[in-house]
Amino acid sequence: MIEKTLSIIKPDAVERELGDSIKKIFLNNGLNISKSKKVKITKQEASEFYKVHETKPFYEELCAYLSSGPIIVMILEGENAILKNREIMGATNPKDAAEGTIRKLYGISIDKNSVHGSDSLDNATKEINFFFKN
Ligand code: IDP
Ligand code: MG
Repeated sequence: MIEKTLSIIKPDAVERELGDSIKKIFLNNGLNISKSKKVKITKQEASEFYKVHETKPFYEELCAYLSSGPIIVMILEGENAILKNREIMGATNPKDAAEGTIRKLYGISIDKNSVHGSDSLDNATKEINFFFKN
């Protein structure tokens, strides 16, 4: 099934100018980038975006981090895009990520792990609407 998913290049990767290298990995794996924009969000917007994690001990830190610098938000489109993007990203902790994944290549730590990707069809729809309302 052709799906759309939301991808974010997080502040640690934007800061290191890894945007184009990461985009190339998506394209090389058969995902199209149908929309892309660089934005900086407020801590309040980050808190809303990551609301599913509000009970986690790292929530505050996570929201402060996502709003700490520019991010690149993208809509990725393609066959099984949601799962495919998760595979391309690799495990949450770069230490556990498989060879060749974005987080293995570029992730610094469990929090500075370079990319975000929607984890389900429902969340993909919500997250796309969060950043690309029209
Ligand atoms: P995911 O990004 O692989 O979907 P989630 O469990 O949804 O991982 O967590 C969202 C984000 O929260 C992670 O990408 C990471 O930046 C951060 N995070 C997850 N677990 C921890 C932790 O134990 N300490 C600090 N940050 C964490
Ligand atoms: Mg997640």
